[in-house]
Amino acid sequence: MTVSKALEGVRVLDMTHVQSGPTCTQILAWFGADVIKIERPGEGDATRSQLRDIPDVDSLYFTMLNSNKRSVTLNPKTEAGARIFKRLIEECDVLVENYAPGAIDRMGFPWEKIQEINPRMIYASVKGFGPGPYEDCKVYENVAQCTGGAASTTGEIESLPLVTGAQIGDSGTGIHLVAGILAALFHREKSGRGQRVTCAMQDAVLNLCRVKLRDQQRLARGPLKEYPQFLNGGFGNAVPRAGNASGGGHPGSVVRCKGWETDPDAYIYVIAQSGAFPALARVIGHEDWLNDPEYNTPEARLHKLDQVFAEIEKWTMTMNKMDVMATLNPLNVPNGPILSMKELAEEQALRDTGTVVEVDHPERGKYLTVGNPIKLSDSPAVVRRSPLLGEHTDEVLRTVLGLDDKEIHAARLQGAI
Ligand code: CAO
Repeated sequence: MTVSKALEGVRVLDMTHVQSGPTCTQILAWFGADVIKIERPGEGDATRSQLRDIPDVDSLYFTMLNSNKRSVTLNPKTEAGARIFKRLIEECDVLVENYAPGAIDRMGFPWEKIQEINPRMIYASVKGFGPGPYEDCKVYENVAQCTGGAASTTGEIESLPLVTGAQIGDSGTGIHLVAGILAALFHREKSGRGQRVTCAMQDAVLNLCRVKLRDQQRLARGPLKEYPQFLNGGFGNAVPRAGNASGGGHPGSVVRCKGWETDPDAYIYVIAQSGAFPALARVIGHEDWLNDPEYNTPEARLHKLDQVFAEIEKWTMTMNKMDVMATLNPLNVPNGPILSMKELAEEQALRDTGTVVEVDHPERGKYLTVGNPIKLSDSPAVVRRSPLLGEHTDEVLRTVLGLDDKEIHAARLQGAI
């Protein structure tokens, strides 16, 4: 096998901070792009010092979102900084940023100017909202979950809207942005020109919630049969929260397993898929359901879901969740034990595939991170630690931009780097 980096030769000017933008550029770096992260001199990305677990050491928040990048400190708002920034635009293929709306323009680099400096430049941004009444708003993860349809459709039936632990607003948008950048890079091969790529967090979350917009339209034609409200109360005029009911065509539920009284994760999600239902009924001791017209069709079972899952739970409570999984898998019954972060961190199969990796850092020592979940057969990702603040400033200015000692010294005196 020839090992080569898929994005070898692509240079990324990384003006990202916090989570959404860094998620995007980290994936590009895993694919082999040379990602040059620009950080404010002296401070760097705010996440370096947020939620620290070790005093004065880059936080896990930062180290887990910025692997495989180089760090350059640069203030484009200074005279020397603007000159260096312009040179970087000339030398890079992609500029990625997720500052507040207008921030890069205010640095003196609107899209028109960037295009003029380098017509091949692909300029990619994450913002909270697309053009419209909210385009100037600053947005964080949970704001996007609330404004993109996730929170209104997540949570217990009669309870508060809930945000999810999955960072669908930040990381979800960053991943969408990667797709746009790769499409623009491919297009540039033919057109010779770069283009503007934008992805709003509200839009990305809505895209991830498209099944709920599906249901909104179905609701206009009648009740949603797979929702618990079908039996327990009825619907309003918008898609409701549905607890843990399955969003797909087959009913599912979280049920307790042995040990649930003391272990908050002793649960498993079981899907009563119609094809596997006979095997599921048999294994839980309900072969009788197979000849019972109240249970033996998916349509009939819609009215009995509470009883079906109560009986499944009586069975799952006799075993631990991994034994339930081991029993259901050969029967082709889709199921998912609730795995804690502790269990995932210790899961050998995830270590073997490089999805969970241990990295060594000069200041914090060894730490775990999530490696590239996207696997390329000829271009496997090797995860390298995140850079220290400004670790590569001199190196990049010398080797990428060709600056000499005198120029670097002058920029440093100005506080530009
Ligand atoms: N040198 C000098 N100044 C720099 C700099 C550098 N290298 N990099 C950034 N700055 C400046 C910006 O120019 C900006 O200054 P102005 O406001 O004067 O133009 C300033 O830093 C602050 O940037 P900000 O407004 O983006 O930062 P914030 O902490 O107030 O807001 C956030 C953070 C995330 C809410 C905002 O950046 C945002 O809405 N981004 C778009 C949406 C997004 O990505 N959200 C997800 C964030 S991940 O949870």
